[in-house]
Amino acid sequence: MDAMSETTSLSSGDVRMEGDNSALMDEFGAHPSTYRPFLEELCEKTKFSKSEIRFLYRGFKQECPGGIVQEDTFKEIYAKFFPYGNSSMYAHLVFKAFDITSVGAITFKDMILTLSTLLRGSSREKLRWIFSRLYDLNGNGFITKRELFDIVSAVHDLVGVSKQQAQAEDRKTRDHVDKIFSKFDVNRDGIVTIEEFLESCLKDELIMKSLQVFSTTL
Ligand SMILES: [Ca+2]
Ligand SMILES: [Ca+2]
Repeated sequence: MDAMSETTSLSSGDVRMEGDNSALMDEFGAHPSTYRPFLEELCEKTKFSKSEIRFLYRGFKQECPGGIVQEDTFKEIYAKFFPYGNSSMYAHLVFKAFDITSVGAITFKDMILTLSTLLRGSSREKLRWIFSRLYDLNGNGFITKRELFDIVSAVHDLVGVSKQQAQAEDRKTRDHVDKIFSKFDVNRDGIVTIEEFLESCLKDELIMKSLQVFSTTL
């Protein structure tokens, strides 16, 4: 989705949603004493206003009446967008990135905390999210070449290649990963830290540009 049009549609939703608390009621029980603090908490922890949160929640409940998103749903959506490739690995990685509490399901809170970073965050915040939620697969604080390879392969799989192409494609992926990795690994010690990642990305015009459309490709 596009950040600009999102903002526009959100603000047009403000008027309609003003004063409607019912949408948030069922997330944490029907009593106002439980949903009001929940709404306040989300408002505090994100860059969205209360009326935007209510608006987003209404949309969320429409798409996911059960209140949570399962990994299968994620995979189905990605399969529709990338019908010629194998999107299941990438869908799995993005799902993991959204599933903040690692419970195997994405709640409204997970969703909105992530969207807040991706749509309204600064470049630094977005990069931190990409580093820690998407690239650092085992969550140990740094990226190895293997982790980068897994991510890049998953992205390449989205498009899909024939069996004959697969070997050449694998070679190309490795070359690509070598190139990116050596750019990120500033001190050449074989791991990429968040500091190195930020330093490399922030001075790369192409990466900075793609960050602006990041939420569209995710
Ligand atoms: Ca790691
Ligand atoms: Ca390093």
